[in-house]
Amino acid sequence: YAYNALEPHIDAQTMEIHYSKHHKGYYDNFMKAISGTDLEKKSMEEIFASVSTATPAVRNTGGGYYNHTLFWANLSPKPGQISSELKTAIDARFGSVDAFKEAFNKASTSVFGSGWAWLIVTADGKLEIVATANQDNPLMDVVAVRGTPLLAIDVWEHAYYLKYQNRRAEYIGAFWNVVDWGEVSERFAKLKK
Ligand code: MN3
Repeated sequence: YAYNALEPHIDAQTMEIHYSKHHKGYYDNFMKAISGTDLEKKSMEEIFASVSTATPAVRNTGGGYYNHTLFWANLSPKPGQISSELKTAIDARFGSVDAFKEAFNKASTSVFGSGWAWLIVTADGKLEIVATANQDNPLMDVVAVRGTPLLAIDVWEHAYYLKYQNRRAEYIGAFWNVVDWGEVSERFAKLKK
């Protein structure tokens, strides 16, 4: 989708800078960080599973690259529908989709400084909402609660400051208008197979 496709919820200038500068910077620097190392042969999941033994550059740029790729995929100007399977799981865990959103909003607004909030599925199959600092993510062996990401929100100031300035909660509220529940549901379905 185009940079302006998520207007008015996420503005074109933010999207362009976020994708063409921030995301690309993480990607380019990640490629440099793993160049000539045995990490070149590993999947992102494998790298994150032992990221505690990697350099800070691999952790920060690899996380930045992966997290943004997932973030773009989770957003759409034409958001799909939540599957009945995922809705049932969210209802069972959080009470309702609205109650889930409220808890996710709380986790997102509570991130101190730069970071991300996530909906994940843990190894034992439970849905959880977690937050990570900087460019860490729930696949990394350095975070408190690990799991496979279904949905993520970037709450770094670069994700919203041009349009929302300090009003992070307003950005998070607008985010729900462009969340592609179809994509999130597909991630969930893949884990169940
Ligand atoms: Mn970002």
